[in-house]
Amino acid sequence: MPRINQKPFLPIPDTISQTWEIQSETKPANVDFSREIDPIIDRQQANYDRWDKRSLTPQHEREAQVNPLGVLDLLEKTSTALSHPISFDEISTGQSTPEVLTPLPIFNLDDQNIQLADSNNQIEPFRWTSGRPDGHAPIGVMGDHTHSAGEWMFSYRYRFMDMDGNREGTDNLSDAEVLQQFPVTPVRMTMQMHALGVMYAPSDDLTLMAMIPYVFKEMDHVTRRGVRFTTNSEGFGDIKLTALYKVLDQSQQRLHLNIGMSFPTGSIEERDNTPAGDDQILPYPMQIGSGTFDLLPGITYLGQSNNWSWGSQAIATLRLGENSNDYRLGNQLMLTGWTAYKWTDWLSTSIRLNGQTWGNLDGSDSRLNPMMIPTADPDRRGGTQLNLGFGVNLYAPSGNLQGSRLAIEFELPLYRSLDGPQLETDWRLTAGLQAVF
Ligand SMILES: [Cu+2]
Repeated sequence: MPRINQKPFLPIPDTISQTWEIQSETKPANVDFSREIDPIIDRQQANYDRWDKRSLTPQHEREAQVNPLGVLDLLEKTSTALSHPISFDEISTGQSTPEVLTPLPIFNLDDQNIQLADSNNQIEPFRWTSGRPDGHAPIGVMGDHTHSAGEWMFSYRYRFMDMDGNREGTDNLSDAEVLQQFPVTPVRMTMQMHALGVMYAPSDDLTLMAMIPYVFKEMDHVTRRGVRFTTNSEGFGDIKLTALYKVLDQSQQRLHLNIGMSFPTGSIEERDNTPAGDDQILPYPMQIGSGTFDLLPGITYLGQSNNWSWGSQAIATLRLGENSNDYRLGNQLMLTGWTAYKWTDWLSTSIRLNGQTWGNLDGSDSRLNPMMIPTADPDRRGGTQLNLGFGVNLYAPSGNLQGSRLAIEFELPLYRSLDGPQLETDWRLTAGLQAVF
């Protein structure tokens, strides 16, 4: 952890029991409680996590917050009448005869940071931290976190998407039903993506992120005559550059803006052999890129408590102009929200709702015949989908791999409505490796 600033601190002992008792019956002379509002004479239980020294959050129905005076408030959640500041001046190990260890001071700071320090004299503020397994969002979320100044992160993500069967509106369509309208129908499509990402933070407020995907697509079809055929495409997709700008960082919450741009590096000239002939231009969903510069504005909110974390993100994809094949893909809006539980200092699990809505195409590629197959029709591309995701995050809190992560998330649809006939997405798997330097 980088040093935040040079505020005074006292070391916290490194030998820590799971549960500490905190008494406030005496006040050490070296701590100024003059701005304390209502010192309490009470024993409080506080749960102290040795791997996350920032989360000094009392357990049970209590919640710790820093008030504007810089005093740690213990909020009694069971009773609104009880909300008092507590002075952590003696810490016992939970035995009946309290053993006084190093005092844990709460300074009356001018800002809302409480400065704590470990035995290495590292100052760690009472702030949102990425240094825990759920310090990153479920792996299916991009641009969820920012970094501290000077930090680099390298990542690899793999995603598999399975689209089996067609849908119109919210109804499933059989192949025969699609073939009543079109001579050819897609039956199934899979999409695989390998993405390399790099993040760098020139300052604590600004993190830059770049991502380049390599995409494999495969689509199976059947014709009215019963002929089955498969087309494939692959290649580097659109490169995305995003600036993440942190606008709020206090009380274990963060808010940052996602200001991204997608560059048309992916091909929109993918071809393959079909029954109509060799080397035919492939329909829209088999192309690798959008062909347009796309603006990716968004906002991300993150929150944490001792063992829980949560967050939400909204990201839009706004297509700028028309591509060289005379069309542009529909705009998209993605809204997601998640919550995660930290089981240990290296494991968390998450549950997530992920809603997306995307429009039809504007314009069309004149080489495609929309009467032949629904994937060639620019007005059968839009849709709305809500997914439920289950994720696992693994994190290395110490050792040679400190800060490295391995995460996986599996998403299933709760709701799908498509301008069809269109292939429906049945599930999506995302896995990723991340390393910080
Ligand atoms: Cu990162």
